[in-house]
Amino acid sequence: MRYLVTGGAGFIGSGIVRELARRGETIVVIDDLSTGKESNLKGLLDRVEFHRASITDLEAVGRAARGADFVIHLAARTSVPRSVEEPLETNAINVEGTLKVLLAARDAGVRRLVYAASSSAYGDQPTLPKVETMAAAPISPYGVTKFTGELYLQVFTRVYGLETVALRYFNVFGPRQEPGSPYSGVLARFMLALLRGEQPVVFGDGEQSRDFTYIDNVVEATLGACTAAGVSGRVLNVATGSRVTLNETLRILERLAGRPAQARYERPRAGDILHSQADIALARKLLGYEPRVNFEEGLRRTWEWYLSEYGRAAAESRPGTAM
Ligand code: UD2
Repeated sequence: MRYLVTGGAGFIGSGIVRELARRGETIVVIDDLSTGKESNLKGLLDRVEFHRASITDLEAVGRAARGADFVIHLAARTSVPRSVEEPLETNAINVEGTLKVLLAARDAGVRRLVYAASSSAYGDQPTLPKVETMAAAPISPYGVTKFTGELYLQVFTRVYGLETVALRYFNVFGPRQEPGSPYSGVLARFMLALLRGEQPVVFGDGEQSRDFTYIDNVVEATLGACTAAGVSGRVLNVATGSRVTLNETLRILERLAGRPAQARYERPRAGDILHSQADIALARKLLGYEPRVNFEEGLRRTWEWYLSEYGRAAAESRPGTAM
């Protein structure tokens, strides 16, 4: 089968490409390398037809989609604070870009499009866990754009008969997540700080919680959603079904690093929600999804990876460290 992965050089996209390659599938990637990196596809580039272009370029998306059986649409601006600072750009990529990917998928006659939706669609409603039947109520520009993408999918299913599935990923983490940007996911940022001997920064009191989901679970759910029967038009949570606070993650990271984190606490971030935890019964039922790698195991694997990728360089750049 031929798969087009938008954002295939990103953190989640490269995980999907790696698994597709392992399964012997034909892989096309479209990525403008704005946040993705070719190095994420190290050892895989000869297995991939690579289109360096933005999803906002309709012709380029059309060329990449030609002949595809499945489209996995991950390309996006994926940061709440960046969306607060740059709502127009976030909208152009996440909403207009998604619309163009949908048009290209429709015109290419693909079997199904699977979309990376987000837990941010739920907003800050106090009810936990978040279940798909709850009304969406995003509280950041990012959440609005990701939820708008879901609405477009449903309209394309209804109006044009395009099969679609929206997967609401909950705080994905794992190897290859970019740690070095102020917009990076919190666990990647915490790990890099610990490796560099710097203080991790916590926005708020650290008692906010997330359903942190290890990348392998997300890859499994996403590929399952391409081929499962009876899921077209659905919105499904992809998560672990549990949650941990940032303070708890710091305690586990202290054990892994073998030293105190000495976190610095700052003002809460605009657009942030407090707690997030998914009900994953629907994905279990419809996809046979099971989060095989739990949070602690995922964190251990991720720490090992950052240690091997960034550990030495970080130690060398640390003031007063003799190597
Ligand atoms: C949102 C979505 C997630 C995904 C992601 C894409 C929710 C619940 N989650 O993640 O599903 O779509 O966006 O980027 O909406 N923080 C710190 N220190 C740091 C960095 C972050 O304390 O150095 C805090 C941050 O204020 C927040 C928490 O950590 O309370 C998680 O932040 P994040 O940026 O990792 O992810 P989040 O929840 O915005």
